[in-house]
Amino acid sequence: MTKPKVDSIDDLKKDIAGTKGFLKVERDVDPDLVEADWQCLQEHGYVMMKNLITDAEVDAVKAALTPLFDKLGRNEFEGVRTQRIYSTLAKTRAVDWLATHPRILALLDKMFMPNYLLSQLLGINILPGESAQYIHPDDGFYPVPRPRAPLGAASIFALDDFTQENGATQLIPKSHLWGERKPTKDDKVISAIMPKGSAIFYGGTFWHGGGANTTDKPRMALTAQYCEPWLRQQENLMMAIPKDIVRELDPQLQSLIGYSILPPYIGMVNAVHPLRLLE
Ligand SMILES: O=C(O)CCC(=O)C(=O)O
Ligand SMILES: [Fe+2]
Repeated sequence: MTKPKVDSIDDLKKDIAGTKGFLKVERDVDPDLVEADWQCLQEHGYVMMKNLITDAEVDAVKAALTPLFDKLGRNEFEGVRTQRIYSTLAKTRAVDWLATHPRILALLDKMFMPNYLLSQLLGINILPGESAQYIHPDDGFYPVPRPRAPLGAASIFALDDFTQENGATQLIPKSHLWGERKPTKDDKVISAIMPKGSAIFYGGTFWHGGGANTTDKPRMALTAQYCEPWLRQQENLMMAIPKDIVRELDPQLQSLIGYSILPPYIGMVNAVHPLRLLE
């Protein structure tokens, strides 16, 4: 193989190792639908995908997640009456397909550089009596001034009907465009009311938060957060998920966890591609 030339900064953005490079995946999703989702996202800051998965699929996911919910949150942000599942991929295979849902990944393909990462994958169960979570943008911990393009993005799959009363995610439409400002009482907050099996997706600059649950039943969701491939993930998924499990995963998920590189070097291990560690 001829060695690639490197004599400009742009050459360094190429896959100069030339071994694994970028994973190319054909997405099984209508391009017109992706375009409509994308436009909605640009305009409103979020997109709602109603009835994305069937009731039977919701039931299967709930059955797998329910026994994994145990501890309550340790602070108001996690929610002291909210249960969360962390390191989810180490505990169940039931939600792999939601973390790689083609309609969501098609948007991420447009939003981020190739080989973007999964930042965290959580089950969230808001229990009766929980108060509303502080409304926040998800990528605010990356110290890069706004306004700017999102550095992260998230999906939230409703595993129960999301209602005004049970803690449907609260949203501030168009807040993805804000600079360094915070919400005021004049900003209109809406609730992501949607039937179970639906999802919302938004960029990391979009202000939102879990709602209060004033009913006597839990509100369950699965949320996947993603980030640019040049940023650190919130969950250290390379350490959280044992290699024996990683070997069994869909290559897309392996890449999302961090068994991928942003050419030429970000993510390497002892100068080789991290996938080689699985051989
Ligand atoms: O549970 C929800 O509806 C949103 C949770 C959330 O935004 C978060 O934990 O970052
Ligand atoms: Fe959030």
